Amino acid sequence: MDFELTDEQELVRSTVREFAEAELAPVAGEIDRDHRFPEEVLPKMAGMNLMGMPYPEEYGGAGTDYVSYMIALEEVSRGCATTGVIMTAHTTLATFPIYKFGSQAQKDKYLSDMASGRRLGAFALTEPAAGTDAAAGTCTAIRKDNSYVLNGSKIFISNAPFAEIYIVFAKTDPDAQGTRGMSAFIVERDTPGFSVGEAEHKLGIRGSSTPPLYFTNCQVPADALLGQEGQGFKIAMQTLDGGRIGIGAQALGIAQAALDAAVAYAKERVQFGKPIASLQAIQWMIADMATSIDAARLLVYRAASNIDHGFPYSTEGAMAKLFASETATRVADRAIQIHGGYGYTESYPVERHYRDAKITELYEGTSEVQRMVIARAALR
Ligand code: COS
Repeated sequence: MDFELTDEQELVRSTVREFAEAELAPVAGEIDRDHRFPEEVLPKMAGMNLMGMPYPEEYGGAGTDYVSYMIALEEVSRGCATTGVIMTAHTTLATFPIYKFGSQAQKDKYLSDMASGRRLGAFALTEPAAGTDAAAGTCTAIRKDNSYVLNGSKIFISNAPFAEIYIVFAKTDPDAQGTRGMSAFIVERDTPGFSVGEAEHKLGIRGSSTPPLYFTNCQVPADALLGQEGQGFKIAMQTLDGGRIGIGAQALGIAQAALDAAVAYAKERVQFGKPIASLQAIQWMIADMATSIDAARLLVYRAASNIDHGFPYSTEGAMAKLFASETATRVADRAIQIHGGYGYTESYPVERHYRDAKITELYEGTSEVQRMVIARAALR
């Protein structure tokens, strides 16, 4: 891979790879099997400044460029896809809206704690009847004196209940048409009327907790409003624009892990008296896997580089996520194929990579949503 990286970016890759190989990969199987949120790795990642990489040092971040952040996320996800989603849901989905849209008081109150990894964040947009149609949510936040009262529920909220700070989207004007009338709020975990439900049992990324949230007359102060009233949908969309590049990086890490496993297996597995790596059928699969991973990597880095250069990145991020996520699923499928029947068992990691890969085609906008975003731009 010859995408020109700076010395600093290469250093991020080697440092995070070493960490992921030593601390994440060895426990990834157990975390998956036990559906266990890997709480113990988060302070280690915070200690390495991995929980707020793109935010300024004055706010507790690492002050790196976005490409470096994507490289780190790719390497973390190569070691453990669950840890990758915890990192990106916290760093991009929960912290970015405060960094970008928060008042100075909100930044002072939350940003340092979040960017330094002291307090974990979550992002609550999806509702039972509002997934792709994100504007169809029915959660309300009605102004009452100097507060807002939240009622309704959210589902599939990554990082809950381990998060302490939640970005919650609710209708401040339930009668408004379409995407208008939605606002964003910062809700702290111990707010009365706020509760977290039972975590879902999922196909993959099983260590990542994704329970529903419930709001029952949950009263937050008026200054918990993030940005302006009615700006919520655009805050959500702009946040997801960056988040989708992160899911592309996560997919990339999963795909790379699957290819690494397939290559190692192909070299050691002997059939017909020789390693199966010498068979052209296997070589062609490996060639296609390596090529699509490189293409996905270029798309992810290009989208991240657009952020670093102040260029638009919504369409580029959608392309990166679309291609990288479908690559991850395909590569993991091929990795199982190369392993034969063994690949279908828990004795090898490729069945986990296959299960972990699938979610990247679903969350932060399905592949169909990415195609909508890309097609709208192409047809504009
Ligand atoms: N950045 C800023 N503004 C954006 C935007 C973006 N990326 N995307 C849309 N908007 C704005 C539009 O410009 C429009 O503004 P005006 O009303 O001022 O013209 C407004 O938001 C509504 O946009 P649009 O008409 O495109 O909204 P749709 O209801 O058609 O929704 C999709 C578009 C489907 C793309 C959107 O709902 C979506 O991304 N859904 C998936 C949600 C998702 O990813 N959920 C995962 C949650 S986290 S796991």
